[in-house]
Amino acid sequence: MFEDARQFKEAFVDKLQTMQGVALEQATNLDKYMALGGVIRDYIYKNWVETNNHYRKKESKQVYYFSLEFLLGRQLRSNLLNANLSVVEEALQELNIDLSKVEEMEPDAGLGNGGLGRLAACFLDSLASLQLPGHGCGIRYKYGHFEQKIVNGYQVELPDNWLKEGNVWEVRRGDKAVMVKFGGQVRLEEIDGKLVPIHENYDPVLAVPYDTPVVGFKNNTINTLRLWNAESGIKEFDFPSFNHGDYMKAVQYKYETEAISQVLYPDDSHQEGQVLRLKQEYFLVSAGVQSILRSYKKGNKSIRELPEQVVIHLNDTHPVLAIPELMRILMDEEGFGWDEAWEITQNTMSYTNHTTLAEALEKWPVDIFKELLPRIYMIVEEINKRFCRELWERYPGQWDRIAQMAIIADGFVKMAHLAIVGSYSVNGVARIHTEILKKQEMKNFYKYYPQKFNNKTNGITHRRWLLQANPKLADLITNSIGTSWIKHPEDLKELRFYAQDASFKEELQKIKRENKEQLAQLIQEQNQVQVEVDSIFDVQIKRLHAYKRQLLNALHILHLYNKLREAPQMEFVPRTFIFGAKAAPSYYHAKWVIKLINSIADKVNNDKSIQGKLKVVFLENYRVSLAEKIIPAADVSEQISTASKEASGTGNMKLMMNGAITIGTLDGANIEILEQVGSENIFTFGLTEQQVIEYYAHGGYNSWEIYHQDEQVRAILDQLVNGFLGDGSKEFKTIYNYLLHNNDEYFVLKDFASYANAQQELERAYRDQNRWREMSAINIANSGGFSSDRTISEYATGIWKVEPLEILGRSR
Ligand code: 26Q
Repeated sequence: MFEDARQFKEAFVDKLQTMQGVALEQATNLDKYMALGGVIRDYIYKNWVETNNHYRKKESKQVYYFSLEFLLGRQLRSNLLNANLSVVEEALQELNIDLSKVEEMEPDAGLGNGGLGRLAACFLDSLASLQLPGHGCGIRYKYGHFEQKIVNGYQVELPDNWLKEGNVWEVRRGDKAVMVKFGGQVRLEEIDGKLVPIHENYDPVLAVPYDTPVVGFKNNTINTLRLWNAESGIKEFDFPSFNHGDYMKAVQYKYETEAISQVLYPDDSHQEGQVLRLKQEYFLVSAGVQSILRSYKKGNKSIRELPEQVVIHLNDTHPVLAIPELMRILMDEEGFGWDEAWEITQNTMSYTNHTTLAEALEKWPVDIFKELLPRIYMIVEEINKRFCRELWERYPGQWDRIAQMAIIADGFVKMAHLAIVGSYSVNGVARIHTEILKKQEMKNFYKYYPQKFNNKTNGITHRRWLLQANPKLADLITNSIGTSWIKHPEDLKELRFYAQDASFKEELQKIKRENKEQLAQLIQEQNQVQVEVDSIFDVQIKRLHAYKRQLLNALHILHLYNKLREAPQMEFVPRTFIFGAKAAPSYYHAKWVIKLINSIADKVNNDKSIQGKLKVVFLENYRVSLAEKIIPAADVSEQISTASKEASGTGNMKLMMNGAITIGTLDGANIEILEQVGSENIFTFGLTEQQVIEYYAHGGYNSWEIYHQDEQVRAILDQLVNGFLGDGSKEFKTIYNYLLHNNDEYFVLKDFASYANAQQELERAYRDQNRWREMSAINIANSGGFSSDRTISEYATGIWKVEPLEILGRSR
């Protein structure tokens, strides 16, 4: 298939007719996108069948990555790349079609908030590309992460109706639907001398899977992302109340049921205990576990061997109810006793922690939990009882310790505790994060189960984030060191010799400049701001959070602005500060920071006296496809979280891989980036994790002192409330109060001087362009270890015990 461009063109024009009902001449870009997607899909589906057959035949161990979020972004170009359809771009050119225009028609699959969701997407790409049998299991949200508009500087949220034109990549598998039960009552009935739980009066919800192929890089492997849709299936079930023709009730039931997969929760830092969220979590895991067991039972292995055949990986605690759900099925449906069911379950589940922020840790009020999931609650209660008994034997009389470790305590079910107890592996996502889990947050659990804890530093797929997003840089790399880095990203190391090579560095600079020109054009179109291509493009792109400290960046911009106004002729390398960030809709502080950045942008961008030396740009609706345009154009990567707060970060890796230099704290994966590049090739500043933890434990920080002592800081803070930024003098009073009256929880003022210093050093380094390019090359050369291929290989051998399986394919 598609031996040449001609064959492809035929298939494409044919698809335009059969799928969209238009001729090429009349086709819109949307028609072209749908038809192109259709042709590529048909091509991919063949190897999908092949891969699934092979997995069945070989009875190889399968990994199921359970996650409430998969932040895939667009799939067209990555499928083209991975499926090795290089003739397509050429063929489209011959038809006078610009692939980059067609591509813009694809909505991002924004089924995630940020890091955790994007990590899941990178992992799927690496699993397939390493020929590992690993699949995603999630929810097919009708509305993904909200679309952000900036109106008068404020964030406004709009629904993201990403499915409105249909989704060419997915296939609905109505015949594989399963039923999930909510509410009702459970009573125990004695049957043949055994107590059997009978679940009655529950509300049934139909879970219908939609499968999306996950294409491995030029290797014929096509894994599956299975996303579940919630439906009422009213016709299939017999509801007593509807038998009487209660139409209104039936319609309401349909509405309430479909609500489960209606929308992604747009918050990644505060768990608010909404019942609908708990419904989503159980819906996903019940459907996922049922479908895994159903397909498992079609094979020849016994359920006792499940842990040798299946791993269920829990992406944070969100899908942790997979543990009691598997227990339920093994006991209530398969007839296992508790001990055996527990051994199977514990040996099947592995868990990753992504945060130590207390307010993000999931806990559910017992009364809500019990009412929604009565049978699951009984099982969790029993897990807790047995676990506490074990603890009592090990730590007799230590009530406090046992209460701290219990799964159910103070009227809550603690999901992280359930995850640790019910799985055989617990990992953090960067070395420092895992160490903090072991010494602080999960100290008691680490002492009790030391063998479960391990680290897996995060990674990113270099295929999307370098090969696809920055093709010019990828070509330069290939022309310099050959192609091996594409399959073995560690080979990027070879580039370190080119850090001294004048012509390489010249090329590198040229490419960065071209990428910056493209971004400058986008900024002009979207924000009507003209930026200087030769200024430093200084980028902070990530969710808006107090701990990520966009506020520190913003205050520092005000500081630079003040200095420039005072001395417009001072030595100063022009800078463009670029932000992209969504705030959770109910996170007021975060929304004020967005408004602040936009107010600073207004002021600075329109002040002629500073001669355009400073520009500030907030790009609206930050998402995967926008990240792909910003990252290749970045000179500087802002990774400035309060030390100890950012579990890993992954944007830091994407920017590094594209030659940006990091300015960052000793937090998350920044520490490992520092080790890779050496202290001459990164700018670090600020409190260390130990210092931060020390302050939290023993106090000793007072933000007022800094306000009084540091004239520059005082000037900036006063500008927040004295009308300097327009919109009346009270506009930023909440931020002012947050810093001064609430004592600046995240040490923004404490780290300010150190940050400003590091920024000065960075500017000095940039003046020596030759040196800067060398730093850039060294960063790229040392980024290979942050490929998610490395991470996934470590998961495969260290946790999952799965092996690659070659798929021969039948597409050619
Ligand atoms: C929980 C309960 C109810 C509603 C929402 C949530 C929720 C949803 C998403 C809680 C947390 C999240 C997301 C967390 C997240 O993205 N964490 C990031 O994970 C990355 C991948 O490991 C790390 O690199 C980041 O450091 C970490 O912040």
